[in-house]
Amino acid sequence: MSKIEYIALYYKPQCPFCQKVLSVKDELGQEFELCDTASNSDLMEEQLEATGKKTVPCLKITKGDAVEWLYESGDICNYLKNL
Ligand SMILES: N[C@@H](CCC(=O)N[C@@H](CS)C(=O)NCC(=O)O)C(=O)O
Repeated sequence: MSKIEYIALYYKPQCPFCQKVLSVKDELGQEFELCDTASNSDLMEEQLEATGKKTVPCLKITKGDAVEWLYESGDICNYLKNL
């Protein structure tokens, strides 16, 4: 069965936890959307509305019609490593 998975990282460039996730992304050579919530308040509002928090990093995972938001840099790194 095929599974459509779309991933976007909500992050702020100056955040060290985000830098850790971005390093893992680069090590793994993965490509996915980067949403800078420091420079785009619409993205920050979207995250806040969906999750009740604006903490970064946060990974938005879309599978078909279902959307999950994953917090915690360690959990996000593990998720990326297991893709
Ligand atoms: N334990 C979290 C810490 C994340 C964190 O503290 N992020 C800061 C930026 S460096 C943040 O978004 N603080 C603002 C807030 O939580 O609303 C992780 O490892 O991802």
